[in-house]
Amino acid sequence: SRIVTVGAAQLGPIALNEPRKDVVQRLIALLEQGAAHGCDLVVFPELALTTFFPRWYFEQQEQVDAFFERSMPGPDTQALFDAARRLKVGFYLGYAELTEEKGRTRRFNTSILVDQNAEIVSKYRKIHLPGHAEHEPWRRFQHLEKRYFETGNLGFGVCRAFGGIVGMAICNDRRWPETYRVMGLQGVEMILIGYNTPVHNPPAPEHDNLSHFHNELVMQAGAYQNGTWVVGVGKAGREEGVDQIGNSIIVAPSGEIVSACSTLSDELSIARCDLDLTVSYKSSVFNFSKHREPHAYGMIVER
Ligand code: CDT
Repeated sequence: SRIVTVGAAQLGPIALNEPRKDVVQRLIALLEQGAAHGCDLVVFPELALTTFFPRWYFEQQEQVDAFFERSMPGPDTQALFDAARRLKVGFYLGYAELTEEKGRTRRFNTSILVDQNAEIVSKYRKIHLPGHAEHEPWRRFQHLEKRYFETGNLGFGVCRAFGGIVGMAICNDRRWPETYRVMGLQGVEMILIGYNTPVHNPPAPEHDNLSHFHNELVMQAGAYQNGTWVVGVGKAGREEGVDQIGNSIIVAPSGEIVSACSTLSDELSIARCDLDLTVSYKSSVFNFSKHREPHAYGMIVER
């Protein structure tokens, strides 16, 4: 067996005026809990350093840019990396990334995977950006990811880390089967996903009371259909007047939930994940080389 002990580090609400340094202290407290319980890896949510700022329309770009990180680690996040090195616990962290590329300022909704030596071993930039690009005042709150971020340009890669093959996705990506399958085709054994999911979806309020069901449904299906572990970690509780689902879970390659958070606050839920549990799925029902029929799937990428 190849055991990776993973902590799903759910976060309760982060206030608009909560300083980054204070949030980082909350993250370090969860990392320390993880270390005390033998975690190799702790997974934090999407945009884990600030409140979920796309819920507001900001007139000035500098107001938006205040939520972004210009370097990683940076002045406020260095302490998290120092803690990881001291505790020998790796982490997945979601954050807003501002970068200069070929003289152009670019903004992405990003996650990084950091190993037990506090080295960044992989980066992912969110591909499925939900919401809208223009101010829609009829909504109780906005979801302006399509305004504030560019579509990720790194694809769905995987990397060798923590003794296995690890991939990343962010929030809305988890609702799309292609996310899991592209990584499944690369042999992924554990997919890490941070999210911020409001209970209320303004364009489809009829889905609101299914928000937990849909959260579990997509990650359980993604895990089973690709024979992989999935770790899904959310923001929870009422953040600036908006309820976030939490419902953070760790899913085995069988599709079963083996660990779950039960509060709407900062909470660590832990599972000992045996990467070898992927083998019987990858070599039987979902032996891709034997049983996939890609000749019939062309439409998926043609339109
Ligand atoms: N952050 C993010 O991607 N949230 C979206 C909300 C969409 S409303 C169903 C999500 O898919 O959870």
